[in-house]
Order: sequence, then C-alpha cells, then structure tokens
Amino acid sequence: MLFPPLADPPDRVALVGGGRSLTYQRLAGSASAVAASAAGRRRVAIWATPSLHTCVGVIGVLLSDAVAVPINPKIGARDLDHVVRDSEPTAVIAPPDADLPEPVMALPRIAVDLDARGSEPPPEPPDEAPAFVFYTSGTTGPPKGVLLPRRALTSNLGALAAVWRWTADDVLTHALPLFHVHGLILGVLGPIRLGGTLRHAGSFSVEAIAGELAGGATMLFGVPTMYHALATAAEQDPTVARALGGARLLVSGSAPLPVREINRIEAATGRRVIQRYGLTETIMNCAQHAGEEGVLGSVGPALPGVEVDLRDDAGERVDASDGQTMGEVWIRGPNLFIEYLNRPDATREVVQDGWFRTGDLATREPDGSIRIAGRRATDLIKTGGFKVGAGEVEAALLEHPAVAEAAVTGEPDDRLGERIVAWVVVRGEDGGGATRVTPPSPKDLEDHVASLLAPHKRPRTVRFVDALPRNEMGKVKKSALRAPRDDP
Ligand code: MLC
Ligand code: AMP
Repeated sequence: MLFPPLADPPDRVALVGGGRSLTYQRLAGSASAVAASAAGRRRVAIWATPSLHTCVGVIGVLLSDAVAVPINPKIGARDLDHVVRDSEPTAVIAPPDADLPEPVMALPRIAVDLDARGSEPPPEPPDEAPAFVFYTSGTTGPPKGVLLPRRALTSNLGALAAVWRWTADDVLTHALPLFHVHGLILGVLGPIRLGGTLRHAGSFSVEAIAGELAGGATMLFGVPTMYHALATAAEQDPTVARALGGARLLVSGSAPLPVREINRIEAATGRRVIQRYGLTETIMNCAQHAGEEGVLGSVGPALPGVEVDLRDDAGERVDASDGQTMGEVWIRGPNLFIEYLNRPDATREVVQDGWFRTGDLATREPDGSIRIAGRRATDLIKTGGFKVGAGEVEAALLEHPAVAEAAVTGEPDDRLGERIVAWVVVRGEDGGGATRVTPPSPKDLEDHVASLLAPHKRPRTVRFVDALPRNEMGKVKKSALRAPRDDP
C-alpha cells in the first residue's frame, strides 16, 4: 500500500505550501475526490507547479488506477509536444489559473478541490501496476518516458525511511521542482507515506529554506546547487547557520556534492550533509545513513533490498571494495523501472538479465559505501541537478535560422556543477542562400532553447566559432572544444 495514513488519517498536518496547509483528513478527502475523477483514465498529465495543488493532484491520481505524467510547467513547445504525443494523456490536472499551451489545453481537466470532504480513498491498485511516467534526457533525441511501478515507490521509500530513521514525527522541507523523482517521490510521497509533514518552500531561496528550518522542519532535501548557496549564506549569516545546524538531517542528491561544500557547511553549522544516489529509472540506490555518515564524499552503501554491482566494459564484476577499482554501476532490485515508454530498443540497451546499467562510474570503499567518480557519456550534462542531453540542445540550436552548426558541452561550474556551453557557427551573411540572416546574440540563442525545450536546458555560455573541429568521419571532436583561457 502506498499511502496507509490516508486510509486512517492521523490528526496531523500533511502538507504546507503557498500560505495554505492541509491536514491528513482534508488530504484524504481532496485526493479521494481527484481519484474518483481519474479512475478509468489510462494516463493523467499533471502540470506540476510547485504547489499543494500538484501534491494533491498526484496523490489523487496514485489512489486511482491511472498513471501520473508530471510535466514541467516551464516546458518548451518542442518538448511538450513530444511528451504529450508519447504519453498520450487523456486528462490534465492544472491549477485553475494556469495558462496552458495548446496540446494540454485541449485535454479534459480534472479539478483539484483542496476543501473537498467526504469521499473515502478507493482500494489501491496492485503493487506491480504502473504509477508514473517521468521524462528524462538521453545523449541524443528527445527525452524518454520512464515508466515506474508502484512497487518501486513502496520498496524505495521504505528503505529510505529505515536508513534515515524517518518517521511521522519528521517535518520535511524543500524547494525542489515537482516533476522529477527527487522532489515528487522522495519529497512529497516520502512524508505522506509515513504520516509526516511536508512544508514546500516554493521556489528556492536561502531565506525560505532557513525560515522553514528555524520554524521546526527537521529534514531538508536539496540538490548541490542549493547547498552551495546555503553554504555561502551560512558562512555569512549566523541565523542561517543556526537554522541549518538545528536540522536532524540535511540530504543532498541528484548530482555530486563536492567535499568542499560538505566541509564548508559542517564548519559553519556543525552538521554534516549526507548524500544519496539515484536515477529516474531506479529511484534511489545508495544512501548514507542517519547518524553514521561513513566515508566523506561517498553516497553510502546500497539501500536495503537493492543490489549494486561495479562492472567492467564486458559486463564482468570488478568489485574490489578497495576504494580504487572503478567500474560502471549496475543495479538490480525492486526499485527498477518497468521500461522506457514506446522505446523497447532503448530499454534493451540498458536492462540485461534484470540488471540496469546506470552509465555512472564508481568505486567501492572497504566499508561498502559507493563513491561516484564520473559518467560514461560525456554528452550527458548534469546542471543544477537536472540531466540534459547535448544532442537535444544541439538539435534545438540548429532549428534557429541563424545557426549553421552547433555543438554542446558541459563545463565545470562552481554553482551548477556543470554549465551547458554552446559552440555555434553562425550562417554566412546571406544565410548560404538568398535570405539574409541577422547574427544572433547569446541571449537570443538562450531564449530560443528555453522556449523550445525548457529554461534549465538553455546554454549559460555561447561561444561563436568559425568552424567546429571534426575528425575524418566529419564527427565533431568535442575534446578539442575547450574554454579560451580568459573565459570563466
Ligand atoms: C531564466 N528563466 C527563464 C530564462 N532564463 N525563463 C525563460 N526563458 C529564459 N531564457 C527563469 C527560470 O525558468 C526560473 O524561473 C528563473 O528564471 C531562474 O532560472 P535559472 O537561472 O535557470 O535558475 P537556477 O538558479 O539555475 O536554478 C537553480 C536551482 C535549479 C537549483 C533552483 O537548478 C533546480 O531547481 N534544480 C533542481 C533539479 C532537480 O530537482 N533534479 C532532480 C532530478 S531527479 P523560476 O520561476 O523557476 O524561478 C534525479 C535523480 C536523483 O536526478 O538522484 O535525484
Ligand atoms: P536523472 O537521470 O535526472 O535521474 O539523473 C540521474 C543521475 O544523477 C545519475 O545517473 C548520476 O549521474 C546523478 N546523481 C544522482 N545522485 C547523485 C549523487 N549523490 N552523486 C553523484 N551523482 C548523482
């Protein structure tokens, strides 16, 4: 069962956000009303604004037999078209005042009434039934829909609760987006499954997070970009340091948290941030435990019930637990996804004999904890905790009338971890033909990618070049694309 507290609501606040709060009693009523409208629909799109509306909409859909498809409300036209075509939702849940673009506006709306009362949650679907489709980027092509079963959610949230000693007494706060597994599964379903409380802080700001922690939140979930900002603030402002220091658990994930940031926060607050490691396809695989952080900079041991192998290029185990021998992380366990929607080819590429190949490279410490060392594909960029494929950004750039050639790379960035960099050859004055083209500015290209894909996929740096370096086959040699010395 995904939500035991909704069958017998405790007398406690479940959700707080946007100036409102909902008790478990109210949540059970409003989510059950959504479930009644969602029942019998195969997939329901969720216009996932960071709001209680989204939380209740998702919980309601999960109480029904429908599958939830969370969508970034800032998604661009091209990505949205793909997501709607690929997942074929038959209804949408969106805040009443949302300005919905064409392909979702045409769908029937399911209303969320935060004040609805009376209805009882229906019996939950079986554990193997699908629960979610989340979209995640690959190196090339449009994002793939990851179909997650309910079993992955229940087993994974159970494992995290055990290693973090996470209970109904915990009050979680975060400001994560609600269209990825981090913010939605860990950050919303996690506390609700336990009968605890989520205080969603809206869009991320140090003040909002520090305010929630000072006001009684016991746990914080964030991506390294957020901890970078919190570290700087905690060093300068004793109230921020005190707020962080008072938390029971500070957890980072979705991208590597540099040891430098862990040390800065520990020095300023007395708290050590712990890490957990996951992917959309597996939810979480490893986590440092509450109260026994283990090796600094590691992501902790495998979660209970999850098998983590390190393998070589031939798929042979190379596990040495020596902190040195590197292998690709392969995962097996109840946390695995079902398949990529409509992409049996892509599923076959990464799932073999029940094992999922993550593409991440890691070593194992003598105490069993895993240290993530890098990634196989240089064409996948993790920026601010969002995964972005170089290929999708290149394709979007090439759709700009003034772009003749484009290559995209990731460069280290203190704040974002990696920054998306676009290398662009502009069309000749006459556009190579009769039409004249105006040379674009970096901002034009940023806005162009933001509007086609999503703002987080926009290049943060654009470098105009006369030509791209290519090998004899005509393939771009990305290793030859390096920042000029005087560039940050
Ligand atoms: C900026 N904006 C634009 C724009 N430029 N809008 C339109 N066009 C443009 N050209 C808007 C943005 O939408 C945003 O609005 C605001 O301006 C600031 O945008 P930004 O500069 O992109 O924000 P930034 O500071 O870079 O964001 C940092 C961040 C964010 C940490 C808040 O990166 C973030 O939320 N990261 C979380 C990623 C995450 O949840 N990953 C989990 C994946 S699951 P607005 O309104 O939004 O402020 C996974 C598995 C696992 O990885 O292990 O967890
Ligand atoms: P996504 O496809 O957005 O779910 O991103 C999954 C990827 O995020 C993983 O394959 C890792 O590369 C990265 N990741 C998640 N958590 C961590 C972590 N704690 N440390 C390093 N990388 C991480």
